Amino acid sequence: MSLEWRISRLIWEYTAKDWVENIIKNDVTIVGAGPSGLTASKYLAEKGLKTVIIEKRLSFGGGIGGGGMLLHKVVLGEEAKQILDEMNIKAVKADEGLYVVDTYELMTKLAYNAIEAGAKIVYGLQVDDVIYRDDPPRITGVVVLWSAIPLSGLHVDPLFIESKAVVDATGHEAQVISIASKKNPSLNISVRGERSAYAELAEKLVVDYTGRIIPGLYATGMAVAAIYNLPRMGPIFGGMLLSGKKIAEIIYNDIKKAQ
Ligand code: 48F
Repeated sequence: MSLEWRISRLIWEYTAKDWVENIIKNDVTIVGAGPSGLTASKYLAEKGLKTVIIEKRLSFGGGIGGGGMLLHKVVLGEEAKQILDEMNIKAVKADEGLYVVDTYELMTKLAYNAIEAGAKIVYGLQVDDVIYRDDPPRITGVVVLWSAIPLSGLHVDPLFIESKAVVDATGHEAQVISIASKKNPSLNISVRGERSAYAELAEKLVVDYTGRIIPGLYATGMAVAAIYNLPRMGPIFGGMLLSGKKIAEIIYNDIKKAQ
């Protein structure tokens, strides 16, 4: 057998096995590999839940890589220090209650911790829709397509991933919840869009409002700000990590209760 044939066979075989065994039916699908999604996935996966992150780009980190106006440092508040320590992320205490972290350290270690805990990240895949059921109204999964396909203009039908919980961690546009609310008015959810900057208030509110939207559908990170018209905070990331950890706890409890 040629090496070329063996390479292709191994990639098809092992990808198909992974999709069938771990991806197309899971406990939690997190949409978006930004700071909130990566944090949530680490805390869910380490509790033994089958956790899959779907990321439309070919890289992880979301808005972390851009730092503050492309400068490679971000700031985190004191409240997030425990999470940084749990993930062995180096931070310099630089001012009263404020830590500075390198962007590349933050994004790689968030992803490393998620993967080490057992989460899977699928790149180049985007969520285009949700799966819903009536009576009671609930979300039972997502509809996915390789992100290159819409760019190509080809008409290609998507595939499905079934989950006990779907998390919108898509950032400022709250893409999953926007689609769900537009396509299904009966779900009675809306995305109001975020407010202008008020960093201190935004850091607190984004965590306070993090939670379940309707059964099976949750929001974390800037998606929460978009849904509830909360202020933006700019390149301070403690709220994103705390929001991710909080949604993981809420989902874990919901899934346990339903068993
Ligand atoms: O935007 P993003 O980093 O979301 P976040 O976790 O963090 C926000 C901060 O980065 C920053 C901020 C707070 O300090 O203001 O902006 O809320 O990451 C969102 C990820 O979701 C992916 C997108 O490529 C990005 O990596 N994404 C967005 N829509 C989809 C998606 C989709 N439909 N399918 C798959 N991935």
